[in-house]
Amino acid sequence: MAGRVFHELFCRHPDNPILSVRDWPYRANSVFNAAAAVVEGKTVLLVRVEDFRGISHLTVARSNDGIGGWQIDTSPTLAPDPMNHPEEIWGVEDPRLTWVGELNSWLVAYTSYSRSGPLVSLARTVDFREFTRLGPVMPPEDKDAALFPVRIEGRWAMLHRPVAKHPVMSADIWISYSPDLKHWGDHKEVIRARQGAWWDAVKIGLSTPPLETAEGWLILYHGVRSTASGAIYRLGMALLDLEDPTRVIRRSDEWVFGPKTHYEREGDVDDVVFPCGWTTVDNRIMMYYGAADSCIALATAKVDELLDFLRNSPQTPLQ
Ligand code: BMA
Repeated sequence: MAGRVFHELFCRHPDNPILSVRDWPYRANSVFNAAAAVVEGKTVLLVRVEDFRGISHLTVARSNDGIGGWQIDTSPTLAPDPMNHPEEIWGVEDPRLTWVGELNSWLVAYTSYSRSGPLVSLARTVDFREFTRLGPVMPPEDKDAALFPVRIEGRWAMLHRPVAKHPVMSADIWISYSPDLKHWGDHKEVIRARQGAWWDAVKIGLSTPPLETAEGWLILYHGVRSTASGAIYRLGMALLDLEDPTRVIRRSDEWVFGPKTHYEREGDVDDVVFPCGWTTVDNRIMMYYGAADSCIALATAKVDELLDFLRNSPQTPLQ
């Protein structure tokens, strides 16, 4: 209907983009795809920074309100260490953070860019100054991983996105389990990319870490569609059963957020919104997303509105 304005679930912050290379204390090509956490009342972003070789590292930015006044480490906080970790030869990318109360630590799941392709690595930190690597946990090609904050039936669980080449390329979200965060098994596909004209037909991957709600694990994922002028990265949602996260309770048919503004539509890679972190205070979500692989933006949402939307989404999604 002409002129009708629909309420958007995610609301862009007027100060967007909230972080870009202009804010950076050292030379960098782009800053994007940041993980997020609230630590001692401050918002901490673990930011992917790409240098002028094309290699990425991670740097911490801290803010009192999660919007402005960022204090940024003056050199890389977690730089690739290919001497000890050859799988990091081409950089470390796209971190996701999970607070694991049982270990009294933050766990980082990040992409190591190895000679054989991207793979999933884990690291542990308490203060975002010292990081202890737990090493690679999934072979290539695999990325877009995040841990659940609690054990599920006694085991750690992780969502991730392996890429298969058979019978055609497929990139879907899987879950794996581990007794010790090192040995992973019981792999199972959880959410599949759709096909044909769908907005999430080419590939999908987890965006932010799973968020526990009374109704299930709230999942935000990116879906890719290829067009004559390139790929478009948009976001959809799903709800997984709290006790058995292999069970999808709901999945949105429509995307809930996509590139619209100039900073999302134009950059090193056009038409990309790519969140790796969100923080919550009560009902309010602050979603931090990489925009066009060039800067970091913020959008807010309300948990109950996202759950309402999912409640009205199909139980058995169309493919
Ligand atoms: C994905 C990841 C992201 C990137 C996105 C768009 O495959 O590599 O790091 O933001 O592509 O280029």
